[in-house]
This record gives sequence, C-alpha cells and structure tokens, in this order.
Amino acid sequence: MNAKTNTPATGSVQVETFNTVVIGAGFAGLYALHRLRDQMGVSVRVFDVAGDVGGTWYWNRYPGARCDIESIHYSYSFSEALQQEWTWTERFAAQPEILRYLNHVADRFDLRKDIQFNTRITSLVWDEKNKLWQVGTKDGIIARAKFLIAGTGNLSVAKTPEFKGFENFKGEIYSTGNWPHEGVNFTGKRVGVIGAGASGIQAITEIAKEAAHLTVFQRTPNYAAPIGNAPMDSETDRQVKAHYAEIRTKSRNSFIGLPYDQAQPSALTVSAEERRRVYDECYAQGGFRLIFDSFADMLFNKESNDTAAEYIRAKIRERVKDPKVADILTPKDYPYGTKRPPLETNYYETYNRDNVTLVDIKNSPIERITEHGIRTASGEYELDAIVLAIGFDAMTGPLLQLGIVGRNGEKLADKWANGPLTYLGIATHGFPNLFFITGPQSPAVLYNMPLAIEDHVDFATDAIQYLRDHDLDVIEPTLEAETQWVAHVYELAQQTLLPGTDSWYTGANIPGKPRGCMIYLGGAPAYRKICADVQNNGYTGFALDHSAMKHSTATA
Ligand code: N01
Repeated sequence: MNAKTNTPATGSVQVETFNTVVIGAGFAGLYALHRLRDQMGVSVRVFDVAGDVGGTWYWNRYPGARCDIESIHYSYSFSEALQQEWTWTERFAAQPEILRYLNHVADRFDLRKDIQFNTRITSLVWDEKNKLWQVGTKDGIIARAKFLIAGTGNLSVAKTPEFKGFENFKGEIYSTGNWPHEGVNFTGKRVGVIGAGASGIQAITEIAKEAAHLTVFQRTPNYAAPIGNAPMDSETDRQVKAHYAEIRTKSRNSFIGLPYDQAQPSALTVSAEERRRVYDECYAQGGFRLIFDSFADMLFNKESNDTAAEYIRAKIRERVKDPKVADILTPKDYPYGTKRPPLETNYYETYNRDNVTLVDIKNSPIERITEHGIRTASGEYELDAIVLAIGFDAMTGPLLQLGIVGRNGEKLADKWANGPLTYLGIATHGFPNLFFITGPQSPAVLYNMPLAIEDHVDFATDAIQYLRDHDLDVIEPTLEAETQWVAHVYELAQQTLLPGTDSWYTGANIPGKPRGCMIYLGGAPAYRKICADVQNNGYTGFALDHSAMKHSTATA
C-alpha cells in the first residue's frame, strides 16, 4: 500500500503527499476515488470547488434540468449491488434525482471523507526532481501527488457573456450553469432567456409556465425532438435489473454507448415510406433514437441527413401554430446532429402560449443590456430577470483553468494555444502522470458519459497499477504517438458532417477559441479496442519511467 506521507512545504505548513490527486467530485471523481482507494489501496485526495458531490449535477439546477440519456443507462455500471439497489422514478431523471443518486453513491462507498470541498485548484505544477505534481490553490501548494486525474467534466466552465451593459441592469441575472440552490420564483415576472441550446430549451419550457411573460432571445435554432419521458415502470425496472450485465455490454459495443440496434445502414437505400416509418417510430420512442438508431449514415452523408432534418422541420411547422414563429424556430443552414441535438417535452408548444415571445437575434442582434432589459437592433424588451443559457467553454476550458504546468515549465495553455493535442484524449506529451477523464479527442461527449468515464478511470487506474507492479515511476505519451492520434482524430472528423458547423463540438461557440475537432468520431467500440490494445501491449505510445525523460529531451 502506498501510504500517504507528509512532506514539508515552504514555510511551516505540512503538505500531504498522495499517490493520486483527483480534481472533481462528479461522476468521474467519485468512481476514481472508489477505485483507487477501495480497490487498489492507494492514498488519494479529491478536490472540488463545489460544496458537495455531483459535478455538473451540483451546479445545473435550473428548472427543467434532466439527463437526455435514459437513467438506466446514464448511471454507473461498476457495482452490480449499486445497480440492483437503486431504482429510478422516471425514464429520464431530473437533476434533483441524479444528484440524490450521486449522494447515495458517496454515502454508500463512504467517499466524502477523502474529498476536500470548496477548494478551487488553480495550479498543478510538475516537479521533475521529485517526480510529483504540486497541487495548489491561489493561496499556495496544498498537496503533492505522484499521479493526477482530471475529472473536471466537459461542460463545467460557463461561457463569458459578450453582451455590453450588464452592470446597468436593475433586475436579476441568472445563469443555467450556476443556478441558486434555493431556486428562483419567476411568478409575476417578465423573464428573458438568452440561448436556445439544450439548457435553454429545458429551462424555457418550465419558466414559461411560471413567468408573467417570457421572452426568448434565439440566435441559431436547433433540431429538438421529444425526449419521451415517463414514470419508470416496475416491469422495465425488473427486466433491466435481471439483464444489466448484458445491457451494459451491448451499450459499450455501440457507437454512442447505448444499447440501440435498429439502425439501418443508410436513409437513402430505403423507400420514402420506410424512412417515414423509421423516423415516426424513433420520434415517438424519444431519447437519441432519431439520430443514432435510425440510419447509420446520419452524421456522414449530407443527403441522408437532409431527410431527417426535413422530417424535424415538418414537425416544428406542425407543432407551432404561428408560421412566422415556426420559421424562426426552424434550422435551415446546418445538418442535423452537427450541434448536439436537444431533447424536449412540449418545447415547441411553449411558443403557442400567449405569454411567450420569440425574438430572432440572428437577424436583429442584441445591442446591449440596458437598465430595464435587453435592447436588440429592432427594439427594447423590458425585463425583471435575465437567464443566461449561453453554453460553455467546452472540453478544453475546464482543463486550461487548472493552471497546468508540465515538464520544463511548459504551460498546457501554451501547448494547446492552437487547439488540444492529446494521445487517446487521455494524456498529453510533456505532462507526465496526468490523466484526463473524457478529455478532448476521446469519444467523450458522443459516448454515454458514465460509461465513458468508467472506461477512462479504469484506463488511468490500470496504468497506475501497471507502474506499481513494474516498479516504474512515470508514464507519458510520446510526441510521435500523440501526433499520430491527433492526425487520426482529424482524419475521422473530415469523414463526418461535424467540422462544417459552428458549435461547442468545434470550439466555434467561444470567440477567439481555436477551431478544431475535439471529439474522436470513430465511435465507442473502435475507441475501446484501440485503448485495450494499447494496454495489452504494455502501453504502446507511452514512454514509461526514465525513458519518458530521455524522449522529452530528445524531442524538445
Ligand atoms: O449550451 P449551447 P447549452 N448571443 O452551447 C446561444 C449539455 N446539456 O448549455 O447556437 C446570442 O448548446 C447559442 O446560440 P448559437 C449538452 O451536451 C445537456 O444549452 O451560438 N446567443 C445557443 O443557442 C449540450 O449540448 C443537457 O447561435 C448566444 C445557446 O446560447 C451542452 O450541455 C441539458 C450567444 C448555447 O447553447 C451545452 O448546452 C443541458 C451570444 N453571444 C445541457 N452565445 C441534458 O439534457 C451563445 N448563445 C443532459
């Protein structure tokens, strides 16, 4: 067992040294802690800026927040006992229930005692001499660790609003990604929501039911489709629990990490009637079936994609009474699924309500926030509250704000100035013993997140175990392996429709952020096979122990 040790810091404060420090106490951090501490017996400390466990589900408490993957799949698979004892009340659980689940996991595995909350890590510096990471806050070094696991999530750094004049606004301002714990009462208020992505769509539907008037400021319309939520029925629960192992295996063998298996090869090789039948069935079933269980070429063939895009456009026209409003809500200039498709319940019907107004800010942009509301090019809208649902500095943002400095004083921010460079989306050359959980250039956000997280935590912790078993100190990807991986990720992306669309998938949602492809698009099964081969061959593409230092010097 690697006992934790105390090593003196500069000055008199004792700084503890751990085998592994984990950043983040969401799905990733909780499982990493359990695996390292309880299954491997190593010393570990988790840090999180939040006051409790939950990660994204701790912060995103806005009305309507719920997962968009069925809860029986959007949950941990690592413990059969946990799978059997937890029962979801809805097909797609709402945020409070997911947070209760993560609290249950923390209690069940007694995790909190090794988590330090209310602690923002702002500096992670590699100490080459001692082969340790120095973990710091703005007040200085608070821990040291041989290994670092970044479980910081992909959508945890809010986008900074570009609008001028916020300081003048006399009303309330909220952000979906950091919602007040006590909730917000919009009764009798004039509310404006900026943004109509997945968060905006969920929040708009609920806020409209409460507010005196809701004004939605939408720039780009989305291809939203019904989520198909319903109470969880006991027969489904029983069936799932009886076959959980098979279901999880089937999920891990599918592109997106869900046990879907109906997709036909192409929308273009079937009749118009058959296409319609498939789309009707998937639209009625809900979840991500329309995009991932209809036709397998949806993200690869524009013509095929057009058939689904047109199907959704027709649904929007059917569901929204005012044709002008329907037109503003209809996406026209990018393929379906190239922005993450939001799922909804009565979202389009919300625009049939008398108390809801849609403002097209693509044609009439927001000019500024005023004392009393929002001024666009076509007029001023008076508001008591503004809700920002403008998204995140996705994938790289959470890692870059950790202040990571690797070998030879290299800053991760400098290395990634033109976009992320990783090996397998798990590690990056020049930054030894550092593992990203669902990092950029892994399938991450296109792979059912809890399963993707478990796969990565297993990879990282297996690597740590391998080093221990072989009396090695350091693991770091070679520059060559990294270069090849990045090229492979880009080559795969070019075969899809994704690079052409502005979205957080490509970094285009953040002004000034380098545009690139941050997702491995070969699907979960291909990715999992690559990772398994790397592991089974003694960590191909990684330099181990002192060879890492030599390699780095040789390629510096
Ligand atoms: O963020 P987004 P999100 N002026 O980036 C608009 C996950 N998630 O928080 O498209 C005007 O998708 C922006 O407009 P445009 C899920 O993976 C999951 O909604 O840039 N508008 C867009 O409408 C999702 O994909 C769930 O033109 C501006 C919106 O704000 C991801 O999180 C629920 C603007 C941002 O949409 C992010 O979703 C919620 C500006 N300057 C989220 N800047 C589940 O269901 C931005 N916008 C599990």
